[in-house]
Amino acid sequence: MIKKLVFATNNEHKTAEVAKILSPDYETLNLKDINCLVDIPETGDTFAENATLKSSYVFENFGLDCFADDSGLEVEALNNEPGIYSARYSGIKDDLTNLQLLLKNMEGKTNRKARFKTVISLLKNGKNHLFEGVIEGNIRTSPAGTNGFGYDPIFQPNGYDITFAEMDMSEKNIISHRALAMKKLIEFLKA
Ligand code: ITT
Repeated sequence: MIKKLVFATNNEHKTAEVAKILSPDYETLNLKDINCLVDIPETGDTFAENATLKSSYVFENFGLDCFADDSGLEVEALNNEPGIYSARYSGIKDDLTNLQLLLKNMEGKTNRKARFKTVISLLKNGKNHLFEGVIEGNIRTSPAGTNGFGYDPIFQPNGYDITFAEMDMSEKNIISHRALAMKKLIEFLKA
């Protein structure tokens, strides 16, 4: 029997990436699938706190074990912004507007170093387990590619000459911050 895992997210792109990583061993259910129609407030100061707020909300209101991902882009030349504010960097939750603001703020900067970070909180049997994934790379001067979401068109991982948005999902899923954190979660579930 396929096991079901609840992923406390409203982000369909995150859901698709994670569902692909977990299949065929697990079926992934997101917030919509469990009929949780709220945007869970992310009032923490760190990825770990915000991920835990999301997983705890589901545990407290639905009584289900679940995991949540809080993630973002840290850009060295911008004092590691947008970080936990990545989803609403410009003030609104719109990927293109946020990406364009980031490119504007990077104009003239020679240090293009950046990293994507994910912290996953897994609440299992009332206990919180945290898993982190990081990938280092650079911010392009202009967008390239149409796959993925968020800042993917301007993020080029180290060792590659294409952006995340120029990779297909299975390629991104081998190296991405989210995939690395998910690998740790899967190892934990197996043990
Ligand atoms: P949930 O909270 O419902 O999971 P969200 O999109 O609000 O969805 P976050 O609060 O974790 O998720 O914000 C993450 C933001 O960071 C996301 O909206 C993107 O702007 C950026 N981001 C995270 N992972 C990314 C990735 O793999 N590729 C591109 N951008 C990413």
